[in-house]
Amino acid sequence: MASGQLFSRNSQALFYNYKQLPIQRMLDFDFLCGRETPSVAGIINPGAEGFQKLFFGQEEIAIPVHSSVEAACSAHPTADVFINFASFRSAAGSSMSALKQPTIRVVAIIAEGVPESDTKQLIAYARANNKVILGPATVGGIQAGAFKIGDTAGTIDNIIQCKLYRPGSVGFVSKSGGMSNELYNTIARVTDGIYEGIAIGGDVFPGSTLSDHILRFNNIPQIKMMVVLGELGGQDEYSLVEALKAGKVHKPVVAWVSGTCAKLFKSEVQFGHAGAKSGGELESAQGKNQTLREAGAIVPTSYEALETSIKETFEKLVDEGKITPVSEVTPPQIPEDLDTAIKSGKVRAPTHIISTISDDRGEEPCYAGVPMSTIVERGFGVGDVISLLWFKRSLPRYCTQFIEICVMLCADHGPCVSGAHNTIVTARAGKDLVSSLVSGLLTIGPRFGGAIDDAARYFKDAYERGLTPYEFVEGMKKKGIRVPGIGHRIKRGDNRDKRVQLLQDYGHNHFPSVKYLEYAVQVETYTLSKANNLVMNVDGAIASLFLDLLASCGMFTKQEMDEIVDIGYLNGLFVLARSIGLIGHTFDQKRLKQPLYRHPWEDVLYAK
Ligand code: Q5B
Repeated sequence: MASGQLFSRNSQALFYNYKQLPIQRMLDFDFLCGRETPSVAGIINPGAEGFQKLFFGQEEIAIPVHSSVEAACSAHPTADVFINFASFRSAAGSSMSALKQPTIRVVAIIAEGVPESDTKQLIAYARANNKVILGPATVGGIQAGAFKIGDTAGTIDNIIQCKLYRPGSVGFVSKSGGMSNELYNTIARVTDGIYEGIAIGGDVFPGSTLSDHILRFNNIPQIKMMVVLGELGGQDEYSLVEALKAGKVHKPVVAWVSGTCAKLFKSEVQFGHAGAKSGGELESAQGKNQTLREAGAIVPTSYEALETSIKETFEKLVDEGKITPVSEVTPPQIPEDLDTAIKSGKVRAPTHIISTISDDRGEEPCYAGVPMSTIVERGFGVGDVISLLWFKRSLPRYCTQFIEICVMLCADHGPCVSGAHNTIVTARAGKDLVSSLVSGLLTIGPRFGGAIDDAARYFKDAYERGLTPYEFVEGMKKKGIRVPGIGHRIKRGDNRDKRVQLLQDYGHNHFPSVKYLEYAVQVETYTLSKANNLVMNVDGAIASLFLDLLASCGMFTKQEMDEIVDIGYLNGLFVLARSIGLIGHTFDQKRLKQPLYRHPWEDVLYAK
């Protein structure tokens, strides 16, 4: 890199604290300039490691994330710029760590409000070790067509308008980051553009000064003239005056110190920056402008006249043959982000998911259009929520109460049933709640708990075809199918399942019609005549009563009822209910500190 140059088209940075937008803006700038490598080599996110996906032009790239400055520097030894987006609380510590790395040459500190004593230590260390600090309280800097720090120069549109995607002949240094954007624009209008622009930051003690950069620009052959934008407060501009007077600056310097309006105020005024306050005459904008003028800088009479001074200086250099204005290039177009393009109405994109049951985009989540607050205010129960989320309508209370009764009655049936057994064994193997629960749920199927849907399908079909219980049961037998909803391992004709009784009573007392239940009872009467364990089980009771609910509550068309039975909603009731019990069994085993389960050998028939 030539003497005085801070950056080049190959410069790479380490970016401290993951901030998606400024990093993406750096990468977009790279693409605009036709850089071959991204200017961000790595990201440092204390305590995190991995990769962050960002765009480099049209391509998505994965930028490595490191958990410490040291790790990042050793992984990216050629990255010599450290861009510090840490807060004012941690900026000094992380900047010092970066300065201590042999690979880091330039540190840009974005945070405002870094304690001055910390900044002084950073400056002392940097000067002693030949390193450059930009900031604190800076937006950063830019080498046109080569490298840009963070948010410098703002949006891509602004960068294009200011022609910062290719180098010009002007070196620019400013205290203010905001005003530097303004000046990039002015300079682009009246010259062939910026070669390098730096905002040193508005603190009382900047890491590098206006004159540091002017003297650096003086050594960069591509820079033919310089523009300085100072501000009232402090005495930084006087080191530039000294350099000018000592004849150390050989290129024209156009300068303006802003803040001349401070004189209009009766008392001392503090402007936006920590260092920008009107002090005595020496620190006033007028005093500094006058002294710069006397030292040989081209200083206009007002800020408005600054543009003309820059223009005249540039044209003079062109006339003298010292500047050959650069020829224009057309920058490539940056692909627009999909989100931005959609928001501006430029493109439309198909969605990948369609959902109709709930929506959390508004002020409060809604279930089938019913806001959460209504659910709470009206004292809805879990049956009402199931009604909204599964059936997309508010069913009458006797229906939602029936759903709640199903959930309560099926919540558990002791530790010996398939689901609970699996859950217990899994919990005792040391597995977590979700694994133990899922292990139990996986047993729900045609033999255990998951016969409700099939029972509803077969009962409905047989009833609608007008089959007698005899024709139905014998027809199933011929096909080799056990009638779902009939039969139990322990319940008998003389030891009925109380749950079935409770459900039947509820149906008789509340439903307008129980024709499917009555048909199922007739089927049971027939199966009991064959064997005493072929009772209607809980699956059969829920199935037949749910058919009655769907057919008689007046809230479902025939087509909707068919769809519910075809899709198979009803096993959901058992799955939901039994999850309550299975979770309980998991907690129970953990609470009892039960050891690993091993089935006893004596209980296994080792057959040959
Ligand atoms: N046979 C439930 O069988 C069970 C017959 C049948 C015609 C039938 C069986 C069955 C349909 C599925 C069903 C839900 C596997 C049950 C539940 C939740 C639970 C569980 C809990 C809880 C029981 C003996 C003879 C054989 C068979 C004949 C049997 N079932 N015929 N239709 N449905 N039912 N499942 O006792 O001539 O001797 O060869 O598959 O509805 O899961 O509490 O435990 O809350 O957790 O093993 O309540 O009924 O009878 O297989 O020895 O058969 O009866 O063909 O005839 P078993 P098997 P044969 S509720």
